Amino acid sequence: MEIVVFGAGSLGSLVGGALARESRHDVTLVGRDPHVRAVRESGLELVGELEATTTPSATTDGRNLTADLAIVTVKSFDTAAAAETLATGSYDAVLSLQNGMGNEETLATALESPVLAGTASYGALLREPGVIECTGIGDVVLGARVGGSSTRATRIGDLFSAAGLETTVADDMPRRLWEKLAVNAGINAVTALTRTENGSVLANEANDLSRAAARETARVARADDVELSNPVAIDVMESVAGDTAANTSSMHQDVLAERRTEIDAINGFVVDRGSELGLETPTNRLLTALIRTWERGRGLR
Ligand code: KPL
Repeated sequence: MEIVVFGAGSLGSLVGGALARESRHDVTLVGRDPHVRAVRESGLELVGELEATTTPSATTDGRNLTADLAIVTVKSFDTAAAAETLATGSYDAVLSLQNGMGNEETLATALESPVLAGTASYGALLREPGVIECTGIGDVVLGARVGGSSTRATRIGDLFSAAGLETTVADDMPRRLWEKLAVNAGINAVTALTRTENGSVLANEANDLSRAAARETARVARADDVELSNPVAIDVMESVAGDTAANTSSMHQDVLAERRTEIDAINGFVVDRGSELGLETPTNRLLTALIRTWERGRGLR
């Protein structure tokens, strides 16, 4: 199958590399130099759990490509730009594997191809250009973006599983997206602000903060007619933090690299949706304010 991965950072390269192993699929990574140049010159090395050396194609120009499947792993604030680039090409299906809410709608509005929703909780780290470490086995959940069954999602799920990625095809994606939002709301900002790895949110004051952020997310989800209980949101968040305990969360990686973060689509989204539904979300509000203050101080917003 021909597959294009839009946003070949750590997670996108991990997924693309897994799909390219043993030349199973013809994968093209769309990303930035120097990573893309290194992949083109020496191949992509996966270290850790999904160890392999693969040779996907790699480019910085994602325009006018054609493939069976496009997997979108760009940061949430780059989704609209990625959609414009994707619209210049042709894809039988597009799968979003991004953090935050609203990405699938942005893609579906701009594209004629069917858009599937997905989440990925693998820990991934770009060790050096061309080398990605899998720092935690999580899972991929994907399905129709409005829920219900989808034969297309089943086919894509099968090929992810065959590539060694733990994958579930779900018929309740709207709920799964809120569940993943609770995971990211609980882990990402707390680990970025405290410069700690994901496992730190399982103990001490960090645990209180992370549980409160996940609990508030579940309350907003329920007000939005999505059945997500507080204990389930907290359990899922803590179980991902345990499975990826040694991983540097994507927001922590962004802060270390002095890059803009996905705070608006994660804790910021919980605050905004909560306000629209008449709910206060003080922990998410505080985490959002702190990360935005850091971003402003660095001229990133
Ligand atoms: O999605 C993630 C992220 O870092 O953005 C988790 C699941 C927390 C893995 O680190």
